[in-house]
Amino acid sequence: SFLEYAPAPESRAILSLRDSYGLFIDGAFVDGRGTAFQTSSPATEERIATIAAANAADVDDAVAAARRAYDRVWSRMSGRDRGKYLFRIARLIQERARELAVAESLDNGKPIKESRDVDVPLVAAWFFYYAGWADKLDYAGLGANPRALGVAAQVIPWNFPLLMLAWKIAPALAAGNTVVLKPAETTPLTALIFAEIVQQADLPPGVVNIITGAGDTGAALVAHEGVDKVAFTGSTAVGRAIAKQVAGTRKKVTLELGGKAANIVFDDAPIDQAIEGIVNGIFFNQGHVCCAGSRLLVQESIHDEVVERLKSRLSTLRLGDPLDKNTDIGAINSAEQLERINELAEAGVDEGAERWSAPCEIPENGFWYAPTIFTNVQTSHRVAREEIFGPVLSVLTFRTPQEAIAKANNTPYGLSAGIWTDKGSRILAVADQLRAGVVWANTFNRFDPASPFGGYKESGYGREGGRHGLGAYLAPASVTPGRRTAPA
Ligand code: TXE
Repeated sequence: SFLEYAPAPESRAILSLRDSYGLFIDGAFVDGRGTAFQTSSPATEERIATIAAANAADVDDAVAAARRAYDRVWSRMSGRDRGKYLFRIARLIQERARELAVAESLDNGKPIKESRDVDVPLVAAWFFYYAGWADKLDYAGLGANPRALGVAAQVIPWNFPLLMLAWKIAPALAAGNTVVLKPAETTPLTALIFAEIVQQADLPPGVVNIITGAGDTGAALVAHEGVDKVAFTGSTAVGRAIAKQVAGTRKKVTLELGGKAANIVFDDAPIDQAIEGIVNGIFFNQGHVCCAGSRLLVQESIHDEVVERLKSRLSTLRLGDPLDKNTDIGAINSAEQLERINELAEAGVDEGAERWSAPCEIPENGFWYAPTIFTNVQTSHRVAREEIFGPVLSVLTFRTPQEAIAKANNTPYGLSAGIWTDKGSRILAVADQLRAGVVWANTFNRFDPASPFGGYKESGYGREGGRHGLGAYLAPASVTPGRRTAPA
């Protein structure tokens, strides 16, 4: 019967991976002079490939290549031609979508249905969207004669490796900048396949450079004096260090950091939809999401019902092989991240919150964490205050909308928030008072390249996406010609 239908899992056999990858500098793969490392599958701990690490001299080469490409080619090219390259990249991503999805799930541990249906389609959408902007920069209301900033240094995390690459590279190139991008050390694979796509698209050498390595490579890149713009997504601690480092230099900077989003559920919410939204809000991508709805604020009168329904819904989620098309919850990306989650969850128990975990069978190898809910959570508990970045939901209650707003804003972060209610007027009133850069109403984790994304407070500054995301890679230059005095 169709209930027994189980599609064959995806397999890494469809990938034509190299055994080792170099750095992608000036249009070619070259050896790295740092200490090479392995990337492996967090679901099985099996090695995938050997990855080069860039040392300071390699960072020099990459920045120099980006500078040459900027001066000689990219800054002189018409927006229309830049757009053609971006459209070509977008189409190649679509052509290689299945391969990219499998590689992403293999290297990151996320379920294939997420990389296939969410990540990779959004990656293509981001390139299509910004391709369309490339020829519309003049007279588009962005200020007189917007100019590119120059060479952008971009450092990205491991939770959405390819999507974060797209968020960084697409607007930078559309605006006329060249880039040196460093993916996270646990998830370099899709950025390197992207480098092959850049070659396939015949992008002029040096416009996109991908250098791999750990935090020291990122630090050397950010500190490089040839860099005009720094764009970072990652932890608040590193974001803070970067902000200090670039202060006093000419570099422009945008930071997209952590979050502790409130998902606020009122007693008049469309409850079936809300349950799905809460589950998607925190358990999508194992909760490795900066805008995850990690704090559920539920109106007291429906608390018990919501918690019961969440438990029964979570009991149906399937945890396991990321390449299996039926998997809902994949692997935790690394042993370090699993340790962070464990540490915070233990603190939750020690501080008196009540832990419930879905009854899943945990595979023997790899890094896993069962979907978990904490109830009886106080606002002072660490699980209510700190970013866990894992499949762990903390449930708090409120009585009045004002209390919900106060609790939602009671965090050093300010990236996102969710509101569930039947009342349109309440959505507007509450959204207006939330200190969050992104507010979803009766939905959660919805992304669109046209929509600006970014946070208040310690979630960072600057916006990615939409016209604002483009503006982060441009500086307007106001040119005012004087009237020529006619000869007497
Ligand atoms: O982040 P790091 P980690 C949060 C989440 C997670 C915690 C730690 O709470 O548990 O951060 O994750 C590079 N200069 N987020 O340790 O270290 C690094 O190589 C320049 C939220 O993985 O910030 C990687 O490429 N670069 C977040 C990238 O920074 C440096 C996503 C991110 O790593 C550097 C990830 C340095 N000094 C984690 N040190 C989100 N906002 O989505 C490291 N890097």
